[in-house]
Amino acid sequence: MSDLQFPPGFRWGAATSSFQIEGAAESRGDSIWDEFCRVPGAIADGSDGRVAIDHYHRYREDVALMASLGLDTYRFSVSWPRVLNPDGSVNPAGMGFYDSLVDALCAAGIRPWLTLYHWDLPAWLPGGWTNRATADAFADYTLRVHDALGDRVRIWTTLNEPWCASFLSYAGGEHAPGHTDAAEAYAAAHHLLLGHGLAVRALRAADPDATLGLTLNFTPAYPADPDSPADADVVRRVDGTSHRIFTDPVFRGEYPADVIADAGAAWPADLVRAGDLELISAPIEILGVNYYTSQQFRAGADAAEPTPHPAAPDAVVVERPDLARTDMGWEVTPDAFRDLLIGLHRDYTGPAGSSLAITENGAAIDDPDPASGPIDDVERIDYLRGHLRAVHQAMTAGAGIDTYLVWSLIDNFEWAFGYTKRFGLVAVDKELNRLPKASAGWYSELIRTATLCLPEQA
Ligand code: IFM
Repeated sequence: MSDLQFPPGFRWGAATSSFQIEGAAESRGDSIWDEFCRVPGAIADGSDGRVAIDHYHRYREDVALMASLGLDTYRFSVSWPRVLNPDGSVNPAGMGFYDSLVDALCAAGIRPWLTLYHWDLPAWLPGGWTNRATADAFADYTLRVHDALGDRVRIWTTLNEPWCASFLSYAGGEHAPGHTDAAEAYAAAHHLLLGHGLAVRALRAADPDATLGLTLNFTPAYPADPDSPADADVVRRVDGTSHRIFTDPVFRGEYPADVIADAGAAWPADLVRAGDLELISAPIEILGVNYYTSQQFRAGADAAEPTPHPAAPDAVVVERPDLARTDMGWEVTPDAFRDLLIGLHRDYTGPAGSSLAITENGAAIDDPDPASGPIDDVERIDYLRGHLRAVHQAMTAGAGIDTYLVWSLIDNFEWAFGYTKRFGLVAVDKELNRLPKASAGWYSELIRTATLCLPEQA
């Protein structure tokens, strides 16, 4: 075995999100995901988030579990329709839940890392993210949450994965609200970024010392044929609406010209107004990186089905049969993670003086039923080991990375896949008992030693 040592002060933790774990739907308003779950066929197993894994009632047990694993940081999200009522007033019981959760985390010595938006938009906001007014509503909501929790929560992420909340949701139709309209997706992407900018402005004014960030999901795109100009152009367009449409406004204060040109008539007139880009590009301390896989594309015929890549309907995914896959079908590509992190530091966060944090990384594995005994999830451990090695390599190459948060603490509702995909270090049985897998023990030891042991051949 050889060892990789992470530096003192490197922070370790796990992430979850409200809709995926909380349940207790009867004590909150509907989100767009409650509505989407009611659409026949939208969720693979016909399930929903009404009970989920009942974290709302079992949070004390879950915090004790985190403490037993030695987590330094817990990244959770707040459910907007739990803490605010449709008239904009605070729901005291809903906000009280997070107040108690944060107290429990602090008492256990775990740093609370709060994400304001992880997709459970209140169902009552007209037009959702296609409506510019939702960005203003998000800033109001942000301040209400900060008023209640800002004395103890010192690190805030505005949005989780705005690509999913815009392109996958409004163009690809795979996530709530399940629309398939490219113009809606571009509008949603801009209004999400505007909401981020307004929230940052509000938080800065209220709390100048808070640490603020945004989390993006990255799926690096590669050409199937490196010598093919057509493949290269497909990759440029996929990359444009997956990544650069978010990173460039945030870190450079502008939308990439090629992204706007490729959008053509789908880019809504009057979408970007005076002052928007100044708000969106206000400095942040952290870019959160969610990474699971990379993809290879070739240019083909235009897809007949709705696509989350509206500027690249001709993008055809080319599978790489030599690569291992997770239970999502996602190829295991840690080297692409290393290269991504080095590139983000070089092109965006380094020049801006921001840090990178890994806010999600993990693997869905087809674990056995917990009823059949302890789960020895060696594939998940292998995945995590390979990706942590990539993080270490990127740090050695100079990328400023200070945190790694595994997705996820515990098996949960995997959106359109329902409960059929399991990302957790901890399993949940039919009675909702929490059952740590082998990966939980492995991760706990890693946190304790800050040392990643690699088999000689790795
Ligand atoms: O479960 C999701 C999470 O909500 C957002 N990032 C990706 C995860 C796995 O698909």
